[in-house]
Amino acid sequence: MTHRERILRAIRGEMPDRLPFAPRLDLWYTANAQSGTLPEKYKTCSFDEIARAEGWALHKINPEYQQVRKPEDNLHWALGILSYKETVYGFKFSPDVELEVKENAGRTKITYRTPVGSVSTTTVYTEEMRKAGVSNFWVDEHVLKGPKDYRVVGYIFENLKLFRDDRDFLKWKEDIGEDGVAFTLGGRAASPMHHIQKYFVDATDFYFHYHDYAKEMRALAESMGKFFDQIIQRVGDSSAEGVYWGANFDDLITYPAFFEKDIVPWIRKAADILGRKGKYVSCHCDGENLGLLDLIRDSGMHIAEAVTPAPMTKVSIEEYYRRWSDKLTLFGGIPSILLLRESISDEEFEAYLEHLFKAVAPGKRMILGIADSTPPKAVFERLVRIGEKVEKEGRLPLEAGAFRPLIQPAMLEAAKPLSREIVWDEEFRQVQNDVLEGDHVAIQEHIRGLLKKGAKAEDILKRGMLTAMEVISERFKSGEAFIPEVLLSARAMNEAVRVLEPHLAGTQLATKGKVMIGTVKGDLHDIGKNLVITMLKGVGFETVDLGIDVPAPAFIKAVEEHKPHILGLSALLTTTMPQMKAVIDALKQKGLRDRVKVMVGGAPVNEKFARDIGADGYAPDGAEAVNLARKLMAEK
Ligand code: B1M
Repeated sequence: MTHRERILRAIRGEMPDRLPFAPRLDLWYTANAQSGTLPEKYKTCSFDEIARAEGWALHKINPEYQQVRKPEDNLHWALGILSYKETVYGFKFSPDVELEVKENAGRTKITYRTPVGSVSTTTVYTEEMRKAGVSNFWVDEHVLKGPKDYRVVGYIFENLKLFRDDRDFLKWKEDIGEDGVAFTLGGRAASPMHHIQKYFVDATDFYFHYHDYAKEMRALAESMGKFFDQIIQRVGDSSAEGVYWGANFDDLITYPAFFEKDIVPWIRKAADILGRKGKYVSCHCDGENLGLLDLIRDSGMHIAEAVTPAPMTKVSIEEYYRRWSDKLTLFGGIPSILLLRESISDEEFEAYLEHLFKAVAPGKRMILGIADSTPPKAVFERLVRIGEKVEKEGRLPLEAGAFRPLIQPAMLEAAKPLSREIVWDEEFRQVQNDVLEGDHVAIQEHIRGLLKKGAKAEDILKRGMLTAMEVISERFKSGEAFIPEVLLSARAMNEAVRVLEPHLAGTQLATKGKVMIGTVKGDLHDIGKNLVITMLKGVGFETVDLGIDVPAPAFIKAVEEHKPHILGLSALLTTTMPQMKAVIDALKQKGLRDRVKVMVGGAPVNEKFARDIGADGYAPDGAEAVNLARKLMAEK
């Protein structure tokens, strides 16, 4: 059986002869090719040649975003209008949309002038990003800044034409041959609203826009429906068998209510129409899926790709397979940190593989892959070892046998009920409700009313607002509240504090401490960091946000300038975690280490790593970050 046949059988729910194994190599390859650290015998090979030589299937799902045929292919990244060899369509703007493009040192600013107004975007792709193997652009200026931009973007999309352009796709598919399945790019967003979230607004601001400009956003999503319909039609008419449809599903970012309302209907529509034409819809489910397990299973998608189990997320591989495999095919299953010697010992690696082969028995609807991609520092021999094991022991059906879960699912922990009830101090009930509901307008009025009646500002803040904010924090931790609730409540708090501030002057209401946080150098992930800052601010800490991609010297300079009690470091990539140690070492060198407590966090970070690098504490989420900050302040 060829790799292609094996993969297609797995997708159709039939039994291939053995487990397909298709590791995604692009990130690993680019980084190692740049630094001259590819395995000796593969020094001059492409990543496809390496996979073929090792007998692995080719992973042909994610387009090579920086490998373009012509500059226009990915020029409009910030609008999410893309065309690659992996797509079967090209696009044309309406003749009355004028473009002005200015490029300077990796920054590209585009102005779109339309009959209903102008909008602009700026994307960044630096040499450093390229060397690190990063394939996505960074959007530095988003297209939606305020309500007036919605109509303009709507106009661009309403008048955008997609046309058939599949010559390169066909050639690419032929080159892949029997060594894999060529997935065409439908889109990185699964629905118009998801598209708005992924491309048009800053990741954190999206939740404010979604709330504040609900009407404009709905109208924009509707006008973009035509664009999505055109994609479905083009893909439906093509010879592609697999379709990439949406990325980065995560139960905090694409939280369950949003996923159900604004994403699922389009996955269902695409899967229905394309499924009838013999095409399989695959979604890139690389985030935390604990809160989305049933929604994803029932969404109609045929393949969940980049499935990332514990210890990188809260869902174990056995849980994934048990919950999903009767309805959809899992692609992934090997968390990328498994390939890193610093994180996982050789024995643990072997134990995971042993466990995995039993956990996914009988092996139907399972395609093994490194989720979501092989990290730059992966131990190549481990990849080889997986390939060998698949070859020797991957014949289907696999035998289940007894196994003990390696990592206790964090589900029980995550599903813990709310442990703290709000203190319904009648006097402050209204402002507490305002905080809980995130009503930043009403709260100002209510506070003025309370002040007029003679309530003390300090009481309104402490007994009213802060109590409510703590409840939100706990709800977030227990999975009852999601990012938007936290952000909106925090905004209500901040607006309210502005009204209270003049009345607080002179009272002994010191802040709980000053915390300065940044995402370390090389890392552009900021959603988690922003949330941590919001939650700290919400419960009374003074915060300084240093942004993303912050080099160690910039942290040092900022510590000297702002003199925070606590320095917070966030990292989401295993490749950028060492930067945390670099910052701590630099603090020591400058004689600043004793002046500031250091806390660290981010998905790949854990307690042990924090201890090893000499941090004062680690927090797994925003609510714990608040607890940790309090603890560190008490120790000072
Ligand atoms: Co990226 N990405 N990404 N990504 N991305 C991950 C992190 C990844 C784990 C996906 C996977 O493998 N399943 C993977 C890293 C693998 C690894 O290193 N082992 C990955 C990769 C590979 C990449 C690229 C390299 C992809 C590429 O280009 N080929 C690239 C790298 C870019 C770069 O940084 N140089 C990249 C890019 C992106 C996007 C730009 C598309 C987007 C980021 C958008 C943005 O941040 N503005 C993105 C996203 C969205 C993700 C996932 C899906 C979600 C991350 C997130 O925001 N979660 C992520 C998958 C995952 O994490 N499982 C993934 C929601 C957020 C609220 O949670 O950030 O964990 P989180 O924050 C939590 C806690 O961690 C904690 O509290 C927060 C709130 O509860 N916390 C702290 C965080 N910081 C803290 C600090 C503290 C305390 C607690 O104290 C100071």
